[in-house]
Amino acid sequence: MNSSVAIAMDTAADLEAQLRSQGSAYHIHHPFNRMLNEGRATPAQIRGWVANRYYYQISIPIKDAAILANCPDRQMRREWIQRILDHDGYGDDEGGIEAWTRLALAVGLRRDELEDLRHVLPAVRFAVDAYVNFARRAPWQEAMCSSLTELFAPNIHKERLANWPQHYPWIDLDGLQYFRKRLSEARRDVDHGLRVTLEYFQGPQARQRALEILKFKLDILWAMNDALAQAYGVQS
Ligand code: AHQ
Repeated sequence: MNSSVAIAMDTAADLEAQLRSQGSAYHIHHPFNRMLNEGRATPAQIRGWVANRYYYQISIPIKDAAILANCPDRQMRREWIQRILDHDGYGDDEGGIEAWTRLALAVGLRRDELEDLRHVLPAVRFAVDAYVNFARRAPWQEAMCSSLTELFAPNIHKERLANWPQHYPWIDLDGLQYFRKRLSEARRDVDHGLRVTLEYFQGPQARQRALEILKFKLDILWAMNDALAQAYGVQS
């Protein structure tokens, strides 16, 4: 990763402001996501999106376990491990991957065609694997920083919850439970990820590195939508 323009960041507050200013590159603005959330997607495009995002969802706990494996700080691990439980489930909580599966069933996918990943596009697989491999190799603080695209996630979940019921009445509302669940989880995750990032990245060069890591992850989400647009089309 390299950045074209170095931005002077003398304090942690400068870094936080710069991180939050990257929202214009978040995939909520991608034409494929605009089509989804403005009600212009066909059932086939929605099924393609759900089936491909499933690969991202099942990769998140692997990514988070890679971070834990690299992290010697017990207190940090105690907080970070919650993300794996959120996705894989714990006790009676079926977890986010099962909630995503309920979304898949609600949009007309079968469990077997979801779980055998037959619909996952090469470029989606490459983008998601790039994220997991980054988390395996990078210092655990850098990998935690890369999760900060979730600074912008509550809005995208709120937009789906607000718009999909009216745009896509054929999707059972139970299928949208995943987005409700992420609203509070994303906020909690961002608090922790931001705390680690602002503490670890000290000095102008290090702060620039944090910004580049966020841009790398923003590109991953954007590239996934590029692949979906190319494969399923984007009608205006
Ligand atoms: O459902 C999402 C999720 O569980 C996560 C984990 C987090 C990470 O560790 O990188 N990022 C993330 C995201 C989820 N949903 C995406 C969406 O658009 O529904 C947003 C994505 C993110 O902003 O990184």
